[in-house]
Amino acid sequence: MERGALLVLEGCDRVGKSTQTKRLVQALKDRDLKVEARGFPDRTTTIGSVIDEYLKYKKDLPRETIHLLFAANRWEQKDDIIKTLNSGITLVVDRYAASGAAYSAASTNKHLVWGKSLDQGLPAPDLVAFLSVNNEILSARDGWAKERFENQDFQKKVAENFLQLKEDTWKIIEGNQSIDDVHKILLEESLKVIQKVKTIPIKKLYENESN
Ligand code: Z5A
Ligand code: MG
Repeated sequence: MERGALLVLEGCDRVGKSTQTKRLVQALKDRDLKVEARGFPDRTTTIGSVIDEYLKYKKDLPRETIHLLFAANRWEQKDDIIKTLNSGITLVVDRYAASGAAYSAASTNKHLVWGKSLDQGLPAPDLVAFLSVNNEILSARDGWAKERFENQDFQKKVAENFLQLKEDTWKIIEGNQSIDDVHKILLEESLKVIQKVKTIPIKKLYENESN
């Protein structure tokens, strides 16, 4: 049985991850590929509901605690992710472990190594499509400043952290293009990766790092 690919979209707030996740899932379906969407935080679980309250300023928690919950929210999906990939279904995931490290290291001023450690061993993405958009352009997009972390200085730190997390599986995409143009690049890259990893076992995240 050929496996599906773990395709992750990452980037700062408002870069267009959710928009592109939907477009990519639909385009892959249109090609008769088996595909499902996922996203983190997954606000539908018990842990996810606490994260949701935190992000909406309904609940205060120490920054280290919310980091643990974001990571736990990924671990609770681990078995399902592996099972789904092994059944031949590709997953398009809107934020994953890189968001965990980039945001928590920025909010706590701790090292990225600390931010990454709890995610070590999760299924590793086959592709991280990182959408990169200049902060001034982002702040003009809809829906800003409604949740925590949505301010420019913080986002600048997060963007720097993301770039330090870059690995060979990452593809940096200039997100300040039309939605269609971003989609075309993302689709082309995704189709290549889906083909390439079909017979390769799922890797573990950060498996060669000694945290
Ligand atoms: N977080 C964390 O700290 N630790 C973790 O481990 C994880 C997350 C997983 C909520 O995430 C917060 O959780 C987030 C990170 C933190 N911090 N904050 N704030 P979320 O993913 O639920 O956040 P969100 O509220 O969905 O926002 P977002 O994901 O950042 O937005 P987006 O998905 O990237 O953008 P979008 O909704 O697709 O598009 C935004 C707007 O821009 C919309 O009006 C679009 O029509 C428009 N748009 C999109 N693309 C374009 C282009 N190409 N041109 C022009 N306009 C565009
Ligand atoms: Mg989103």
